[in-house]
Amino acid sequence: MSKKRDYTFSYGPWNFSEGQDPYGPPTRPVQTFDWKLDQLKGLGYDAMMFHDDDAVPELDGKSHKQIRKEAKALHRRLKDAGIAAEIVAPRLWFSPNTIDGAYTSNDPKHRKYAVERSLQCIDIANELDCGLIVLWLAREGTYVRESKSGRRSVELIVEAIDKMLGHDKKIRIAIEPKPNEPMDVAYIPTIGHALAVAQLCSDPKRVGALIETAHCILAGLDPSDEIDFACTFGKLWSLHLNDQNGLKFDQDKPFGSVNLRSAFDQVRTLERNKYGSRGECVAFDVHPFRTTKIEHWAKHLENSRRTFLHLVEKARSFDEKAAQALVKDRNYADLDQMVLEHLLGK
Ligand code: XLS
Ligand code: MG
Repeated sequence: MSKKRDYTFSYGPWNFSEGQDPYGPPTRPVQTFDWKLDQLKGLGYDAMMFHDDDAVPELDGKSHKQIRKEAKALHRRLKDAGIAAEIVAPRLWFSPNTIDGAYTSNDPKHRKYAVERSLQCIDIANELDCGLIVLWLAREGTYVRESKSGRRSVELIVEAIDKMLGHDKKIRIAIEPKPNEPMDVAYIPTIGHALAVAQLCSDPKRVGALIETAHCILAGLDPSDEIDFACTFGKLWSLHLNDQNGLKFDQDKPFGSVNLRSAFDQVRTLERNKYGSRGECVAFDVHPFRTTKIEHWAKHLENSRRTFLHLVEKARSFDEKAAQALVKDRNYADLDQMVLEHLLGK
């Protein structure tokens, strides 16, 4: 069994959010990037995730030369701090050019913008010595289903990924599926859809996936099953652990905050698949509660990691032999109770 320290942890600057929601303004001031970077090691994390415009702010107005220069400077800072860039994700959901989707927009000029921005994101990743691009297909969906064709949208997403695979022969791409928000209904909603898309691409072995707990729950699926499914294909390349209380807006709650048993199952599945042994990171895509005070700003990241490590111990101390004996006897009632009592420390 791998040791506790086999896991490397990451977060993104966006995980220190200011508390705004659709019904109220921020409750905390914007923190500087420097401050967010300075917290990382002290919280027991090893890497940072980036959107392209986290790495190079306001990039839309900058020349390619300027963008690479700023990305190079960031790489020097990260290296000096001993912090790796885990992933880089093109933020294809803010710009007016992505108002009706990015790769699947009905406007060919906007589709071109999205692809060009994605290729540029690869160049930024290369400057950060990062080989993994994450595609959260935030606006690849519809508010009115008849406004787009599902088949055409899949073809456009494959075309865009193929352009990225052709742009750089080493880069790998992890699709982060989500079934809805901000769209009414999104394309590529689950890990099954993501891996099916990977098979259509020009180089399927370079297209994998990132799973987020909350996104699985929003799709009505069990996160640990989704993890097992992706690992069956050897394609779970990044992970956003968090939690979600029912089918509503994406809450990005601290890991284990709603369903400790599901969190245990996710960790037990990661252990069984030796996730992390090939350098994969555990990221907590979590946000502080709106009520969180400035002095407690990092608690959600600290607590998610603590819960994760406690559950690693729980997974490793779970009596798998006794569990298998109950399975053999089809005594699932006692297996159920055994898991509960293990989690209760009985
Ligand atoms: C959605 C995504 C998002 C990041 C990565 O959950 O993970 O949080 O911005 O694109
Ligand atoms: Mg996420």
